[in-house]
Amino acid sequence: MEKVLIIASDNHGRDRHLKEMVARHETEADFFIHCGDSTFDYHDELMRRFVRVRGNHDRGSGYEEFKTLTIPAFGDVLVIHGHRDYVYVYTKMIVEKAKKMPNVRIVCYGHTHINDMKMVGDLLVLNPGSIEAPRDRRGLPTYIKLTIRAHHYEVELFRADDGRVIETRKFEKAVSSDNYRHSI
Ligand SMILES: [Mn+2]
Repeated sequence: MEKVLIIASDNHGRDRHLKEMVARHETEADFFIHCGDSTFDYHDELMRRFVRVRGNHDRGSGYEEFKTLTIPAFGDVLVIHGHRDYVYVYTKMIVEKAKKMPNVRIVCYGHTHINDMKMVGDLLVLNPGSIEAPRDRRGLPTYIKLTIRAHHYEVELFRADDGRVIETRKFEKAVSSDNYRHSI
């Protein structure tokens, strides 16, 4: 059973691209995820659409430091901003956190404003970049559409300003026995 997750982060007080993204994917999305630093209130009408966590710029009550989203018949997604886990340096700490949670298969983080799409062992690690204030070399505001299929993940990086796909990656869900042998 296919699932579609729309993942965004770090809009820092601007709502235009976030609203456009929700409208663009509303009919196909099973879940919207926000990795923090919206700077909007937790109970904001737009934010209520998202599984959301606290970034270092988010204030007020409601936000938690991390959240796990359970996708039935699949597993859990860990959502965390990452500012306490040195994500500018590496993703090691968030990966270790995720691996301590037995059902987590995907971790989504933010904070760097630089998109990141990779497998670490059998864990899918995603950062959608910033939907408003990019810091990567492309200089484009981005977000991610993740489609969970039977045997693989399809990750599409969207431009938030015009809604076009600028990069598509496919990752096998299962770790090959060879990789597994190297990881133990
Ligand atoms: Mn941040």
